[in-house]
Amino acid sequence: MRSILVTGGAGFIGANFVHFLIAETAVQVINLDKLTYAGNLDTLAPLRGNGRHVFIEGDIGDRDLVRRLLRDYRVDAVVNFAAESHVDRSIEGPAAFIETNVVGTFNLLDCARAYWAGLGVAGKAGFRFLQVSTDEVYGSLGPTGSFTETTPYAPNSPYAASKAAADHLVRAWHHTYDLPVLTTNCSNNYGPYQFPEKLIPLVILKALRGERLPIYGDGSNVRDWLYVTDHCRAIWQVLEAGRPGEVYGVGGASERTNLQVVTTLCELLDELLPHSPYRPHGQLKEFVADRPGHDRRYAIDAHKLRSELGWKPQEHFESGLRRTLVWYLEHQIWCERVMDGSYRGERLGFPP
Ligand code: NAD
Ligand code: TDX
Repeated sequence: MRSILVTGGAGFIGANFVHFLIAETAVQVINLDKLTYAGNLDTLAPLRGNGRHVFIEGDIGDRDLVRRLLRDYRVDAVVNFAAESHVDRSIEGPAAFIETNVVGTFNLLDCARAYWAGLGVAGKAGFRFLQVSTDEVYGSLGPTGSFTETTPYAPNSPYAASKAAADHLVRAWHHTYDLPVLTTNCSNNYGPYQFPEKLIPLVILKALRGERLPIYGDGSNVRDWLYVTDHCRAIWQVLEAGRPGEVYGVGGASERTNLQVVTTLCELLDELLPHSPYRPHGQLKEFVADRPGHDRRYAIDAHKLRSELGWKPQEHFESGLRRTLVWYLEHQIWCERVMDGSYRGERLGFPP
């Protein structure tokens, strides 16, 4: 059985990917996660007792641990989701982003290289290191055009800069040491298990409590939304059939302004909660001070992934948003438990 080391597999996309691997493939999953505020074992509860899933609490920066896992589980591929992922937090406290996203990725790469160098011919040829990256490394777009795999990197937030640095390391480990790496740069994800600091789940939970829905600036910043399972399938297809050393853009071709997203959510809440005292939920919208350095627009041209690997998104934004809202309505205990820690929905991201 093939064995895949998934890092950050207790977080939003990583956990969705782990669920996808267990449901749709026959691989063994070794799930390494530090369980920061964003990682939750509740998310993995449905896998309890599943012999194809092994959870290990630990840090991608722990050299001895990573070396041991690669060797003991005879790992065939590493998929690196582990990261500090929230832009607003990176403005308040960038150090953790450098530590995990840059130094942690370096550690993982270097351990993978040493392990890979010791494999036999077939093992070496089949091994992959897939870096899960973001469209934010490319900076901000004007009103037209899209990012492609050849767009120059121009990160604007500490988060984006840390992801860009990691991507450069991944590229260099291929170019210099021949490590068979793959990089995916994806646009904004949404769906089940997203920590309620990100726009969509934050707005849902605040609306349920009748709290103000914070819209940064004038709400006209644009994001290109992709349902998380479509991202998971893209990663799997790249892992299976992507060409080592290549980069693949992943995007849903679903551009919406933040104001459109919040307005659609409010309309869906009105429909699904006809007895809510907060109807119409649109009255809760509030324009607040903009995010420092707020990127104006992201959009990914996923042509390469579509034409080379036959990937295309299956979920439409409006139906995916409805599904996501229904999931959050039905999983309020999950929300309460993940919000039990230090974060209670307050505004983050003003420099001290
Ligand atoms: P998340 O914050 O929900 O989850 C991150 C996970 O990584 C958590 O479970 C956390 O405990 C774990 N982690 C953090 N530091 C670690 C460390 N040092 N060692 C081991 N585990 C550690 O993030 P997400 O939204 O699921 O994003 C996953 C990856 O996808 C990230 O690399 C992110 O940059 C990338 N990405 C995210 C999006 C998005 O829209 N969320 C879009 C494109 C790319
Ligand atoms: O309260 C809010 N109000 C608001 O208007 C929050 C939390 C966000 N926003 C805006 C900022 C962005 O333009 O909504 C948009 C989306 O914000 P986030 O959910 O924080 O996501 P973003 O900053 O776009 O980054 C996300 O997509 C790319 C992920 O967090 C990253 O990990 C990923 O790389």
